[in-house]
Amino acid sequence: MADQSTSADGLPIPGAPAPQAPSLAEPTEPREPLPPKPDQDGPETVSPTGVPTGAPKTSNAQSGRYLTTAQGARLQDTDHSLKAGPRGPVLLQDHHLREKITHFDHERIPERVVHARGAAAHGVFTANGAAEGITRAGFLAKDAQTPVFVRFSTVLGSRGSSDTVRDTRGFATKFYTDEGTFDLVGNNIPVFFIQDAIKFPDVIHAGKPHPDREIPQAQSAHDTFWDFVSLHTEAQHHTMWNMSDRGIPRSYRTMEGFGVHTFRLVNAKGETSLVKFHWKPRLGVHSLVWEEAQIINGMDPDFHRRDLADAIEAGAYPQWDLGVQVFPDTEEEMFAGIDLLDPTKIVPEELAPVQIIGTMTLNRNTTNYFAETEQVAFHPGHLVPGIDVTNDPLLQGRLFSYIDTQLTRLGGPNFHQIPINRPHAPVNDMFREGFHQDAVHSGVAPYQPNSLDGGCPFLAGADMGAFIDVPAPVAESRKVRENPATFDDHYSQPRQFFRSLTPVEQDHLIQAYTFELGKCYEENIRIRQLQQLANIDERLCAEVAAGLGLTPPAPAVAVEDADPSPALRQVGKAWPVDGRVIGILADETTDLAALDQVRAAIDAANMVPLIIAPKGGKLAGQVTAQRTYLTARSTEFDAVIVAGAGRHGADDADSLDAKAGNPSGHPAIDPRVAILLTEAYRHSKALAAWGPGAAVLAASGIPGDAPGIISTDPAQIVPALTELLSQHRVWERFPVAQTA
Ligand code: HDD
Repeated sequence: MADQSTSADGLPIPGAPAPQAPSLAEPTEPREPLPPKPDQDGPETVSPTGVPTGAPKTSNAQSGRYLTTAQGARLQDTDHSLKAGPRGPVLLQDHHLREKITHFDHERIPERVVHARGAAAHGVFTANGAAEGITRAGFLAKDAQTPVFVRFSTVLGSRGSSDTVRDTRGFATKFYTDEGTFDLVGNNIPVFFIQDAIKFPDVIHAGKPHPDREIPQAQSAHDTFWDFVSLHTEAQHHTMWNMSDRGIPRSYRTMEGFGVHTFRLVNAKGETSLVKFHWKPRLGVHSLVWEEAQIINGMDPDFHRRDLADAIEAGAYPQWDLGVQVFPDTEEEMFAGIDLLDPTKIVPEELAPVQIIGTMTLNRNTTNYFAETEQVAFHPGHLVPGIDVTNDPLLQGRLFSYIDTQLTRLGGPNFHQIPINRPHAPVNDMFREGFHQDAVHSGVAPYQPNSLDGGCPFLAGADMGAFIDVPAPVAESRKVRENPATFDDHYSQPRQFFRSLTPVEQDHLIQAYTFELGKCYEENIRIRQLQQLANIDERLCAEVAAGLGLTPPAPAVAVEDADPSPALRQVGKAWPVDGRVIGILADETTDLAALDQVRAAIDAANMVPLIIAPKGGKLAGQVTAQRTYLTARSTEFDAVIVAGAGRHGADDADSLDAKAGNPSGHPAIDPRVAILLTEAYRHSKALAAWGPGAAVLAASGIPGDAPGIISTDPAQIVPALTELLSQHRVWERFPVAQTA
């Protein structure tokens, strides 16, 4: 316990009392300062001569006992401006007023031009050593443990937009390795819209809101986006993934991640191989359905952010395995006829299996959103010895863009000194001065070589862990602005993607295209995109055209057929159910002993039970209502159990029956219960009932013999639900034939 007679900043506290027990009233005495959290204290910056600077690493912001000015003077009042008398004018001399308001006026920094909305967490990466033969990166050696920080994001929306929009998701990981920081700045989609970075401003301008009215926010369902896509055949593959269920993930925890580009690994002997990075979520790949995603945008725009933070807080740490597809590093940089430098192409896992090289566990939430999630700066050029880039023209442009954007966003060239961006390897640079310089570099000779600082810092050789650029051959050629011919096929992989999906996934994709194109005003754009779809798959085109009321065009090009890749499907596998949320509708009629049993079984299965009651407070004075008919919506739950009578309350049951006229012969139920259940049913979620619950399902129009409806005694409910939830949804309930 720290000395209570001094504050965190070492000043005496006259008569400081012992800390008080928490109370609802506003505290009147200062409490013991909280110890700094690890993320409030970044690693030390080392001066050019290797000497720790000794400067305090971070301020005590909001951890000491007394409020101070930015200069550390204690304040007696922060609620009243200094005035010439209680009714008089405010005085210019009030430094605290001006400092407080000025700082507030400048609190916002520019949001990211893309990926503005994000959520992040800390964790650890543990390597299994499988990559030791192909890379000398120390953090991939067997059992090496490396701290990581991961930021997930949407691409198009502003910082305050909704989480569950249809969009690509960013999946950026910072590995704080002993040999320097490695950033794997990927997405949840393994291909990109464009093949050359020079087109990035074009695709983003097209996807962002229209520049005249600045609408729509965080949507691709508008004319400029589809104008661009329909004019760019290379964008068809990425767009196909966006229109699939991958565009609306259930959770960040259930997303795959991809490094997209091909990277070059180099081992201790200097041998190289080409790889593609994959993140495989331990919980499986799961998505929302479109109506559900739209409802969530209104009910809980922070759905993904909340889900990630809640899971980590509850100790249900999300995990991903990191894997690589490995290809021989040949002069052609091709594999199975696929150009490895083309970022619009995948290599199907059936042709090159993903080999697992380690596991990442996210186990700590952020302490301060701005300091960490907002200020973190990723860069695909942050590499470590053993990992190098290839000539993929998209990646090459990215190597310029990320440092450039941070100059504006984070206000200067020293953003690497912000705590979240500080490497955990010792930094010994000569990057002096500049805005917000935090390091106190010493020495007199910030140049290389020098004699005045004893030659320090010295350069390292490969044997001392230096990053050595792989001397990859560069073909003799002409300066040109063109792509290789092997980048030309833009249709065979989108076709392969569509044909690899199960019928229900194909149907969702068809609906998504029909929705998005249906939102375009310009018919020419719809027609042009239909032509693209016809080139990809005639049935896809015909079904979208039917939905739009247009005539499907004939294919304009001959496209090669590739074998379907079952690895691209989300449906058809069984996954752990950890963290699934089960809503339980309960009321005064519920058998509370059975309810206890069911809740305990859900807990034991690592899922989350939430009681939904007619109103707040406690049921029968015992069971806390965690949601009410007013605050609950089906979208929060993966499955719903009905354990009550579904009425607003015992008192008004008769009046509800009377109002409804009871035409169906079923008891009248609260309309919000009916909405909750019919939505869950429509979104193909598992439903269960016992006691009065079966009649509530029937009164909501839900057939008791439909797939995924469990009506049994309470002890059997959770095992049956677990079985259904391992498939994510009751797929048979979607109105689509189950075989192609
Ligand atoms: Fe990018 C941010 C992923 C192409 C330029 N990008 C950004 C983020 C992710 C990606 C996940 C958010 C990082 C964070 O959470 O802070 N970007 C990708 C992927 C791409 C890609 C997987 C293709 C394979 N990006 C790309 C190109 C360019 C950029 C071609 C420019 C030529 N990206 C940026 C940027 C951003 C960015 C403007 C905005 C904020 C930032 O960098 O730090 O520089």
